[in-house]
Parts: sequence; C-alpha cells; structure tokens
Amino acid sequence: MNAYINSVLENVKKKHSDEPEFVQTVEEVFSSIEPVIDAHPEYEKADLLNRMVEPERMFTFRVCWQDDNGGWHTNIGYRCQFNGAIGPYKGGLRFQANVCPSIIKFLGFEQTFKNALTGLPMGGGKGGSDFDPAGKSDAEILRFCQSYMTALYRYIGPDIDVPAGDMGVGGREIGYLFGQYRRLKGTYEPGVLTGKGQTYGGSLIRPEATGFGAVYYLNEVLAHEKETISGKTIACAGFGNVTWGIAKKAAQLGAKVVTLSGPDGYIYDPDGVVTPEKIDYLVEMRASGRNRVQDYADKFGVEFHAGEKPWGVKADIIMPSAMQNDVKMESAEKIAANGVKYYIEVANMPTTNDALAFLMKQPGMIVAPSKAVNAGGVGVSGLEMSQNSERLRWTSEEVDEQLHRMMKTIHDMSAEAAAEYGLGYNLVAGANIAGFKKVAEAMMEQGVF
Ligand code: 2IT
Repeated sequence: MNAYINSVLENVKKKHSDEPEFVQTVEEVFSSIEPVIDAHPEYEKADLLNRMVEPERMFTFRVCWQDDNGGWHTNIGYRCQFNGAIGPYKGGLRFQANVCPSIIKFLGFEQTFKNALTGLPMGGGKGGSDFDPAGKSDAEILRFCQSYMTALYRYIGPDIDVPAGDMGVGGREIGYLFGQYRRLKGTYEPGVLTGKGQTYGGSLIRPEATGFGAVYYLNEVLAHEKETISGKTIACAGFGNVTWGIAKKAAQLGAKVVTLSGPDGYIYDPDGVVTPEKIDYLVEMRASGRNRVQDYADKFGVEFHAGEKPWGVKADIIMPSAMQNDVKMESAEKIAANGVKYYIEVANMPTTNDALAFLMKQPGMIVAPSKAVNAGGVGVSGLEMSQNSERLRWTSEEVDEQLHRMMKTIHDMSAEAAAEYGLGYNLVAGANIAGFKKVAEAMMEQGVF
C-alpha cells in the first residue's frame, strides 16, 4: 500500500485503539483509494487524509429523563458533525444500548462518502444515544426525545446539521423530536429533520426509500449481468424499516425475501415475505417493541432457527440488512460454499473487513457495498430537504422516479470510477473512489481546513 495511506492508517489505529468500528471503516475506505492518492500528490502535501479522518466536530450531552414510575435515568447523547465540505451535516440518529463513540464515528465517516455519492449537497454526520428503546412506553419515548432535543437544538438547523432516523429512531421519534425543536425555537423549520410525517413536511417514499433504493441498485447489478430480478430468492436480515422496503419492492417485481432475522434467531419462509399481510406484519412486529422475529414464524407457521444467522440458507441474492458486522468470516464461508452470485450489502458496514475481502475474491461473486446500496435513504432525505426549502411537495411517483435515477447514477458512477483505474467491475472500490474524490476535491478547493 501507498506509504502515505499506510502512515495515516497507523496513526488512526494508534489514536483510536479503543474504537474498533471506526478503525475498521477507515481501513475499508483506505483500501480502495491508493490510485487516487498516487494520482494526486497534492493530497499528501496538504496531509488531506489525516484531516479527513478527524471529525470537524463531535460532542456528547447529558440526556436525563423520567420513567413511568418516577425513576430517573441519565443517558449519553452524541452528535458527530464529521465533514461539512459539500453541504450541511446530514445523517441519522441511532438509539440503541450499544451506541458509543466508535459506532457514531464509523457511521459518520461512512455517511460522508455515502452522501457524496447521492450527488446532493449533504455533508456527513451521525448521532444518537445509548438509550435502549426496547420495552419503553410511548410516554417514556416522548420524554426521552424531548430531553434529547432540548440538549441538541442549538447545534442543528436546516443549513447547519439535519438529523434523521436510524436504528431505534423512526417516524414516531422524529415527530417528538421535531415537536420539541419547534417549541424551543419558536419558528417552523421543517428542514431541520428528515423522515418527518406526511402532515408536517415529510416526503412521500421516505419510509420506503432505503429498501426500494437497495432493490433499484440490485436491479442495475443484475442488468449488468444480463439477468432480471423476477423469480429470484433473497436472504435478508433484520425485520425493520429497511428490510420491509426490500420485501415490498422485491414482491412487486416478482422476487421474494425468504429470510428475516432478529436478536433471537432467524426465520425461513420458502413462500417468501410477499403478501401484503406478511409485509405489513413486519411493521407490526417492529412497533410491538418485542424485538423478536420468532413472532413471524409463530404467526405464519414457518421455520424458526433460534440463535442462528440466516447466512447458511441457499438463496440467489444475499442482502444483509440488519446491522454492522453481521456477516463474519464463518458466515462468509457458508455464503461462498452455497455458490451465491450476488452479495449486496445494505446495512451500514454489515461485513467484517476480512469477510468482505474473502467474498470479493470468490470467482463469479459480485459484491456491492452498503455506502452505495443504502444511499437511497439519505438521498430521499435530501429530496425532503429540497421540498421543505422550496415549500413544495412532490408526488410519490415523482420522488420514486428521482430515487430510481439516483440509484442508477450511483451504480454507474461507481462502475465507471473502478473502470477508470483499471479495477474492472469492482463496485466496492468504485464507490469508495467516487465518494472520496468528491469530498477530497471540495476540501482542497476550500483550503482543506
Ligand atoms: O444510514 C443512513 O443513511 C441513515 N440512517 C439515513 C440518514 C438520513 O439522513 O436520512
């Protein structure tokens, strides 16, 4: 590897030895950018990479809230404004017990390049809290969100930093956060958050966007291989918003999602999550707060495998759509042994770096990276911001068409970036290169800082 990249990587490893996810994502991005660094000696001269791996700003805040029995709890709130070179910081909030600086920073770093790929003016940011929403009442969620926003509202705004949802933060939480922001600011600024409800400035198709976008991207990959999605089986993970969107779009196009997973195990439904009843049930399961996928097996009489991951199931397409590092070496070996041709990452960094490198080496396997595949979510958030600032509202068809076009462009741009450096049809390297180049050029033109 290029000596400069190596030295920055060593620096990151030393400085952040307690932040494994962050180190992992830096290593993953840096593994692709050697040809760009070689072609641009001015980047090393300006020490661009050491600047790029340091968030512009990151802060924590106290979030204190009262439970329904009058007991008090204190959580840590985070916001990382990673890179604002190409637009206001933009990225979701994750509420999950395991949230820590490493997770927030890895997500913020990924978000920076992902947002660049959308072609929209959005910088990279991420935030959240170690608050665990599981089993909390609606009133507890409301009080937590109000307290969270009370601490955060001074530091965000439609032209400053625009949070949205991520795991544990959906339409309900965004509503409560927006209500509190409005109350504190005394102005109506819908562009401060995305993923809002339809009655107060939310964009049509935003709930579907990540899953739909992932399937549109998949379609481009299949077209490249002269195949179509119709009749294909897809192994997914999770049962949240993203997996719901994939199941819905896949069913519309004649394909079927055959696995779902949760912290309790996975289900295998050979008929597919294809009927409206089954697809809607994912939303119901998520809303129940039980965080159990076994409920699906019980309701529809399909197999449930306790404590296991779905990656041993033979399917045409694998779409890990749950969380980071869900696919480790052991699962990757099963996927390869099954002769799977399409490995399409969806969740942020769902594959460990060794497993990803292993899968990319399998003859005939096509690997697509999450920062491109799931970019439709934040892409439609960008469209929501445009609609808010222009005070207009596009129809579902208009948003869906723009999403479709965006995903095609991201795929084509990635394929072209890889081809330009003689890397063949390498979507992982292509996405890293295309995203990196855009952010790098913007930073250089602005005097780096
Ligand atoms: O990971 C992601 O891209 C998101 N959670 C969505 C971010 C957004 O601002 O819509």
